Amino acid sequence: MSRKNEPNFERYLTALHCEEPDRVPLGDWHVDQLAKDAFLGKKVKTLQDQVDFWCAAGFDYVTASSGILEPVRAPEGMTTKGDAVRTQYGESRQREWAHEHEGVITNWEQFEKFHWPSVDDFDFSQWDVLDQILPSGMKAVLLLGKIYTTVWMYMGAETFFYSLENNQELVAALFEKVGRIQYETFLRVIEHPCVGAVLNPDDVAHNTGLLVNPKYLRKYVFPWYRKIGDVCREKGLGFVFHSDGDCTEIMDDLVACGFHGFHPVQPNAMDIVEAKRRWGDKLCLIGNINLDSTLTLGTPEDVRAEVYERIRTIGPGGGYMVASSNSITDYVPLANMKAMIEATFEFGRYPIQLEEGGVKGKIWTFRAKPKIVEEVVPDQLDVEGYVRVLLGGDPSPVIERVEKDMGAGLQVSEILKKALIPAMTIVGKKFQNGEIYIPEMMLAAKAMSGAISHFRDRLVTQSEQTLGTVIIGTVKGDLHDIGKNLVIMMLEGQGFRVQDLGVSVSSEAFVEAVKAHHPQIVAMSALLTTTMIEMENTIQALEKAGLRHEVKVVVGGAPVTEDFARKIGADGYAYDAPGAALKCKELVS
Ligand code: B12
Repeated sequence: MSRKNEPNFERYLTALHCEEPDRVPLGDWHVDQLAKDAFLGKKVKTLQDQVDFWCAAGFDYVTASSGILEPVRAPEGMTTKGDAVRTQYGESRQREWAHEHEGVITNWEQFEKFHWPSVDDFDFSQWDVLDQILPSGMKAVLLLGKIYTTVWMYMGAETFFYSLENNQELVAALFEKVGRIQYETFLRVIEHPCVGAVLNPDDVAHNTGLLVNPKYLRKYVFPWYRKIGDVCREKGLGFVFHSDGDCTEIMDDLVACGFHGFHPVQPNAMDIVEAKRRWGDKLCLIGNINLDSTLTLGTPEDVRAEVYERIRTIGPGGGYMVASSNSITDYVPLANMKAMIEATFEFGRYPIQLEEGGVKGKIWTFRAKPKIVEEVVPDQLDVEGYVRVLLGGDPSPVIERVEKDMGAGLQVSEILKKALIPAMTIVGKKFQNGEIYIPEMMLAAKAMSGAISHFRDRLVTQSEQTLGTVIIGTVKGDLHDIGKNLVIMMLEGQGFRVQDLGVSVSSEAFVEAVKAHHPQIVAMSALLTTTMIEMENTIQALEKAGLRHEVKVVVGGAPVTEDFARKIGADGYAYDAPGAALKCKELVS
């Protein structure tokens, strides 16, 4: 690139304070190693190389991490390695992260025995070096270890979700421990003059809303953010929050915690125009250049058009930085990364006066969330009563209720069909509407499956058939499975038998499973744009094995769309877990 960057951290701070600097700054926090290497044309190894990369790419800062980090620095026994994945840079990379079902701290004994690090155990020498080598005008942004994410990863996602409702003292102790370590780390790092801002990353949301009820974030997490925020404000440091997903419900809390900026405003989860209207004078919005589609699947011209459009609509008045909607991953083509940077320099100069449609390209806009389609018709049975006991998470009151209805002369199978399954559908609807969160939905599913197991013998003797068998897995190269596990729970709740093939499932493994289990449905989950292609590969492998006509194929996951499902020849798509269960029901009826 011929352009010469002159870093100016004041530019970054001015944008953070929702004012207009000389131009719109770049705001990414993480660029994968291979993308950095390709950009610089050499291996980025040393801290000096890092500084060279961030500077050459046009940033006013370099980022560096301290504190308890995830996932690669997770303690021994906590991480799992995935299959190698395809990257845009010719190399195959293995990723590593925490086990989803069970972590290393699930009870008090493990909590006490755990070798908790102290701040003195961390190596802060990189900050001494950065104090020396940063060019004038450039500062460092501290990526502080996570609080919410660290706690759930230590416990494992499912244990954490259940414990929020059932083992709150342990959860509170973990937040206290982790929060203190991160806070003390923060105090230690900001002693270094090179630090100009702090970015607090914690993924608390997914596409449809928060992962857990905000009351837990307010109780356990936000008090720590507020403590950090107070110090940042006092010392004139920038303070940025990162979370994927739809954070609408906590944007006011973020302002109250003292954050200046919010990153990455994921476009399929939040409408940035609406966010600018509501919080644009209090929070600088950073990101929104679409990693699901434009940056990964689009052309450089599409990227240019999207950057133009964001600067045109969100840039005026200040309070905007251009960045990807998560990070520059190793599946973003180099030409697209460069196009994003160049377009920011080309169109971002203040005052911004850009005409609508000034650059032509395919622009991806906010995708509204569909609402549940099936209306539940209340029966003579007290469906709402079943909803209440299901949400309690304990199978016993559900069983008692079923027994009471049996006393009135009803068969278990009838109660299942007319009360329990509709009640579970209502639970799904509450999740879709944001009335309940993942932990409540998991608890309801657990109570439901406990009750079904209790009556299994009677259901069988009444020749109650299951709706059929579904085999499900997260596709090869992808290890996201929280959503897949929720889909399983909803499928079981609706009466399907489910074979879970786990994560990073190859097309061959799907074919083998179809041969072994003769399912009615093959369901695939993908959360990464780069792994969506595996869904098509699996459909082709099923065709090749002569099995395609025997099964219906359903696909889903955050970046998957109905259009994509149609294109690859799937039979069905659903936006979320309740929708997945309804779609599968529709396909077997
Ligand atoms: C938690 C999370 C992680 C965790 C995963 C832990 C785990 N055990 O699953 C960790 C930290 C390990 C992680 C790692 C990464 N992640 Co991640 N992650 C997320 C996050 C924040 C939430 C995902 C989640 O659990 N959601 C909650 C569940 C309930 O929702 P869901 O998964 O979408 O599932 C629902 C629907 O999609 C649907 N559904 C799901 N499966 C199926 C299947 C069928 C058949 C059907 C019908 C429906 C369906 O129903 C579900 C329930 O309603 C998302 C952000 C987001 N907006 O989704 C990013 C996100 C998925 N991650 C992303 C990225 C980039 C990564 C990394 C590459 C980061 C990195 N640079 O290393 C790695 C890659 C790991 C890998 N190879 O798989 C990007 C993917 C972008 C893209 N399109 O390519 C996202 C979208 C973030 C973003 N801002 O862009 N991640």
